Amino acid sequence: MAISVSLTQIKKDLLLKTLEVMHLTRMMDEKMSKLVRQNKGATFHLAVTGHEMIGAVAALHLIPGTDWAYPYYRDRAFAIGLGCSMEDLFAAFLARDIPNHSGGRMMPEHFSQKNLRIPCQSSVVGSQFLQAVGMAQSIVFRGAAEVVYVSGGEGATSQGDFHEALNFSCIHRLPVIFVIQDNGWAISVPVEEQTAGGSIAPIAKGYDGLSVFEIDGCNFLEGNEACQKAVEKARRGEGPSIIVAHVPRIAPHSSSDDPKKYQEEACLEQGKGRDPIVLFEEWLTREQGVSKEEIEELKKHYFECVEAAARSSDEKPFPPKESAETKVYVPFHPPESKPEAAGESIVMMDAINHALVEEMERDAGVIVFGQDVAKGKGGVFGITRQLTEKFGERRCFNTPLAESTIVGLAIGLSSDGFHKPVAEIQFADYSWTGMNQLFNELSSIYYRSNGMWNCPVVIRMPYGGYIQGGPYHSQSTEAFLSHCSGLKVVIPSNAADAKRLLKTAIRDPNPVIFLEHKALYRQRLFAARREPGKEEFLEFGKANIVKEGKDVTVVAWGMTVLMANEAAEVLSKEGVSVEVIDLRTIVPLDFATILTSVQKTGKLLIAHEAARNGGFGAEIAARAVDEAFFFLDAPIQRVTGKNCPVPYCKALEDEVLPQKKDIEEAIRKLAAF
Ligand SMILES: Cc1ncc(C[n+]2csc(CCOP(=O)(O)OP(=O)(O)O)c2C)c(N)n1
Ligand SMILES: [Mg+2]
Repeated sequence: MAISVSLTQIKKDLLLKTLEVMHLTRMMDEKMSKLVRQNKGATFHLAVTGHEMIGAVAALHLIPGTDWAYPYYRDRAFAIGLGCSMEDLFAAFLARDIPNHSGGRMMPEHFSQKNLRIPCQSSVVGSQFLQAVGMAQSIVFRGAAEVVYVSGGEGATSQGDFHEALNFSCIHRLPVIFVIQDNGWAISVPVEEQTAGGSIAPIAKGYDGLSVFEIDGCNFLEGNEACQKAVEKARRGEGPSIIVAHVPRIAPHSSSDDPKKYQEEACLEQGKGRDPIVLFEEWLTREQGVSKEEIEELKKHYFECVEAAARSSDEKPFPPKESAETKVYVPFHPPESKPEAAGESIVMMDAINHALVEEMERDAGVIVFGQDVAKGKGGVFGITRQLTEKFGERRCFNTPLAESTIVGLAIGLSSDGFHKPVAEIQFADYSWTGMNQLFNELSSIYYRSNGMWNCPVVIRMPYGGYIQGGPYHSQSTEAFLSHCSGLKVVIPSNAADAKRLLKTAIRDPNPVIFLEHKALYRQRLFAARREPGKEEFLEFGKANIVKEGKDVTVVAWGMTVLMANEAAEVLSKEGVSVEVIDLRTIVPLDFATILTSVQKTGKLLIAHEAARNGGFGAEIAARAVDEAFFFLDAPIQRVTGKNCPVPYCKALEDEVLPQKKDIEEAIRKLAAF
């Protein structure tokens, strides 16, 4: 879109405000580069130098506290322009204990401030885009006139998430303003090696409905006009825009970088020739009637403000070391469970569907989305059938075939507290393409923001084998998930538990991964149960003793609960009394129930379907050695999947996945020990 550089009526206070933000940002950089050498808590500095104009101008077009912002690490000018205090920014730089910007948990320039609607930012280049889009979707659902700003460097546009974000925001005409600050370098990689054609702007033009502005990010008029048009378009509900602002990077990538290793001297000189502050001041004096003396006076004042902010931030304490492991999970207790007369017998897939229906009826914020989940199909396993018909297209909708989109959207949608996303990943085997959003983002937002932001998200994933699904429809991923603090991991083994656990998950303010075993969806003999009532919940971290016994303890979850239960029946005929424990949730883990059982039986078998190496059984075994060593009368045994992908052919699959007879044999061995 062409920018007309004719001078419109620009108010002098806007010009001076822009000048102020640019200078404060530059002076902060100068101060920070000194502080980083003074051993005051800061070890790392990312200079904004060269980027000040576009960030400042963009911020001044937003309504602080109403609009939402996802600024990247080189966008301190935006943060200051929106209203972040310099004292806080210096304190964050020095890793001090303040409420905003993570309170020393994140490296500098990772913005997070609730009253300014800046959700917690991570270090992962590019993952902010989909979260911003999720927030924009929430705004549309709420019918609000808010807009979302998200920025990144040109390097970040090489990430798939960036393109997924453009795609989704265009499909749904969402109120997002993408600002790409293209400084020509991603650390040492020049844009010619980064982006086909050397600029993302012509590529972005391929997205239907996206307004594309390619501007000189050092030119006030171009930046001002592009921001104004993009914000107005978004506010009118007409959809997204992208502003590609070409800026110089006048400093090294960071204080750890030495551009002499990869840049010619001429390149740095060329950058300095495009310094946005110098150019802006020249323009202000030449064409806007601002005198040089006036600017000099203002600069003295700015300098004093920066020095004062740096001084007072240095008086703030460091976070106490006792706080290091706090705020990993939001404290939560489920509502009181009120058991009712048991209903009809139902299978697990119906129980999950009923839990969704009941929670969607109760809370208009509960929304369901994923691949194929909406009208007609209702998911490849039919779990979400009829939800669109019952609750409308806003409450149950399809996403593109992109798992990162699903998780990123869930983060954005849940961040304003209005929505409770219950997203479906079609198969756990395909969660990996969304894993960055899950592991690096969703799981740690509460911790990283020092308890300021949380994402109440449930992600349902069908998982597991025994259905001839081959290597990509059979995976059991619970051990990976359990390794990621901040997530809760739930694995029901029967219909009644599934319903009550899912209802608890939906009430939980933390991210919950809900693993549903495909082979149990329709299983009748063991997994079908009488339906619990609407007000029945199961607390996480409370294992179920499926069968009491005194000779051997078997710990299981998901499909192996059924197998262990059958094995216990067989063994009871041989005179061996087996206690079967269904963990129900592996995070949190009810180790107390395992311990009590092992104290009684002295013999522990752990049965799981996932591969043996690094499986969750290893964790339980290690803890049992630690905490129950003197009660153990035999070596701990594990029956697990082989260290091998799960093959398709039934004869091969049977070899790789643990079978009931394997559990029987292991129990016999233990009993005889
Ligand atoms: C996904 C990911 N990969 C690698 C990094 C390490 N890294 C941090 S900044 C950066 C370069 C980013 O360049 P660009 O997006 O152009 O922004 P700029 O720093 O130039 O403003 C890299 C590779 C990261 N943070 N995230
Ligand atoms: Mg760059």
